Amino acid sequence: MIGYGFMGATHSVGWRQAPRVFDLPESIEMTVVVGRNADAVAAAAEKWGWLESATDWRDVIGRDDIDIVDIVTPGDSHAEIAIAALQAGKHVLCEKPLANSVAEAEAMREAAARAAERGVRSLVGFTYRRVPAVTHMRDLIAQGVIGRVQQVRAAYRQDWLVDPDVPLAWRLQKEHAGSGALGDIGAHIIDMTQFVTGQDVTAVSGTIETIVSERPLLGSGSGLSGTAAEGTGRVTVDDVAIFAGRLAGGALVSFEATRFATGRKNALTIEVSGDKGALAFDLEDLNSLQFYDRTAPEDRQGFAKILVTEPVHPYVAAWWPAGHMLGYEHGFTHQVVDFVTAIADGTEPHPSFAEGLSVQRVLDAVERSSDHDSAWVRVAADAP
Ligand code: SOE
Repeated sequence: MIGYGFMGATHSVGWRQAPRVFDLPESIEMTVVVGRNADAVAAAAEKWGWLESATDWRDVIGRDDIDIVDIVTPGDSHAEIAIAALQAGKHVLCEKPLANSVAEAEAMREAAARAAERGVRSLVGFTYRRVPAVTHMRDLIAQGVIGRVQQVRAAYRQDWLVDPDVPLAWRLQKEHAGSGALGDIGAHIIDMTQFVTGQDVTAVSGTIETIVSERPLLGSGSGLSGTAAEGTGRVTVDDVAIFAGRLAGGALVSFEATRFATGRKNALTIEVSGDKGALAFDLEDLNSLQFYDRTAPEDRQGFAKILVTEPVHPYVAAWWPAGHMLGYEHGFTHQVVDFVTAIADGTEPHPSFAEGLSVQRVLDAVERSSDHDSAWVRVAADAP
């Protein structure tokens, strides 16, 4: 695993839990974790259960005793590491968003396609797809339970930047993160919309905005929990992104990604409205779905809560007896299960780097729309 911050911790939990809870076709050895600070990465290895630590990813990706490279670094190093690892014949799991630009994501997709010809697999970490309720929502929509999708509302709202004294971590710097709320959390709702509806976003119109443009420099720590040092620096990414999207089937989507929704901590919500019914998911109530059935007798219609905690639901049977809850970290375990199973079966795991590229193209189109007074921008697609 390359990187050991917040996502390094979540992925470590996934690698450790997966073989304990699920029957995997292969065993897993958490061989080596890599980071630039030798003491800090050694401590992370000890804490999260990696056998070794190292300080240069180039030294480890060619090793014969390594089959999988898991990339949990900021976006500015995804392309270089992923392409090198794929060329070295390693299966690659890469955190989202896939890259910091469309050009990088295209190069990664090409490297993944060439590697796939040799049986080498790749996966991008849109982990929320693997919350059982989200997978179930996708299945129900594919079965036609809500009919034709006519409208979607998707929002991911956090508030960790409302305080102007939150320091200038890498997530607020374009050269490291690529974009702000748009790429960090907007990417999740773009992927989730495309996943649950089975339709690509084909055009967008939007605005991105930076609300606090100068922040204290980062002293210690990183990511979401750093402390401030002397001096200030410029925020070079968006704090808020609000955009409309058009799906391939014609439906309109409203997207909202913000780190300034005061009081909203990790509020990812999506509601898909069809001509026969509607389904809604809320990450802050992640063991359930809301379902409205327009085909039910009129006097009994209304949103009903489906508890997605039963053995009939995706992933749930492997965990606890029926009715017992899962949380944020379980998606990372399910991600490992699906990836390792696909590697063993020789099938293509999803979301593929091609799907990661499609999200990257939507992000890029939103930025271009915002630069042109929110004009509608078509999302590039590969030639058929
Ligand atoms: C920070 O906004 C963040 O950690 C995202 O980077 C993750 O993808 C999301 O799961 C939670 O919020």
